[in-house]
Amino acid sequence: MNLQKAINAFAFEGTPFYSEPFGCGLINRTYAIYCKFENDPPIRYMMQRINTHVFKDPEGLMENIVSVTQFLQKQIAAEGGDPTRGTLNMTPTKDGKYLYVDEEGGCWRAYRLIEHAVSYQSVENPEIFREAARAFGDFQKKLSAFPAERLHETIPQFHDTAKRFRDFTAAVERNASGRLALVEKEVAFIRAREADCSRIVDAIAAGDVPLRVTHNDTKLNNILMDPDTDRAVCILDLDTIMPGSALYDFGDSIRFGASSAAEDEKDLSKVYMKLDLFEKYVEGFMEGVDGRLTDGEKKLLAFSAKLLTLECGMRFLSDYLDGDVYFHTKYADHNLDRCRTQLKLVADMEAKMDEMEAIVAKYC
Ligand code: GN1
Ligand code: MG
Repeated sequence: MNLQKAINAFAFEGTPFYSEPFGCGLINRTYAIYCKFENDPPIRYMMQRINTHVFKDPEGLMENIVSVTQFLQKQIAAEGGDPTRGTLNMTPTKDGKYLYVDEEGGCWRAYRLIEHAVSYQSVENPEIFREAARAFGDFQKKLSAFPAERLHETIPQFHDTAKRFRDFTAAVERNASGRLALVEKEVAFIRAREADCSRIVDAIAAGDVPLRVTHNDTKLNNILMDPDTDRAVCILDLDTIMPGSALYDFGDSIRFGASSAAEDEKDLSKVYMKLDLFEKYVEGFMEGVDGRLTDGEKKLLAFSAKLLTLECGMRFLSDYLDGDVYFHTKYADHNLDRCRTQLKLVADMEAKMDEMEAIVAKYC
């Protein structure tokens, strides 16, 4: 079996003796690998099969991750932190590479699992959300000295929402799954917001918003926290680190973490944006980026939450129309349920935009 062959390819410490599926990402497949020793307790690694339908240049992607994590390790050590916990430590293969390609072209990577740390699917305690915000802001601050020209663009125009809108329009026209008649309301909702889609990319093109090295997938479950101290330990899922905007990282965090419900909640009456969590995130993010946001960015901060949520809703609906070829789904209408929560959040943010702007003004 390919998993077993992949396990054999990596230079783990100890002897691998057990593996199990792990995590809940929508893109890659993740496994925990247990390794034993004669006298010491076992240790665990994470092994992931990279989704090469989504990431077309796995070599470039791994080069990004290795160079970014090595850069972060040095910074964390210089600040007196623990570089084996503060960022990922990739495990090489037995022939000294960081990517193993199996006989079917499957691409695998591994890293040491960070123990005694948890990730959350929803905000149980507002202070944890504030801490996540600080950590994502700090991550961006740490990478501000990273040579951006060394990064491969793992998914070109990842958060170019104007392009996402064009892709969405094409998916509507293709109607590959034949589901279009079921989603006319959702399609109309998105079409009515076409003008919003170019606001951030236009601001970048005009020089009002700077390009930075950003994470681009700042879901709450992409951060590990210490369950005893509630402090952030490590930021995960570095596949989409690319030149981007601070607004993408801010907006995507609000989309996921400030929601009252899960991304795939079916009962839309349970779905809204929590203003108290929005405020916690603004507060923590401003602390983390440490004065680095420009006026142009501050001006679009509240709007970015709405736009990144609309973008994600648009992507879920496009995939639904395409027949579920991008995101992993667990049942037939999973992408549609996800799309609906996002659009409900967009509507709720529009209703609350004045209050969101006032909160941003308070902390900026
Ligand atoms: C995907 O891999 P995961 O689950 O962290 C997606 C994000 C979406 C997110 C929605 C590479 O993230 O862009 O916001 O699902 N990642 C990619 O939950 O497309
Ligand atoms: Mg993830």
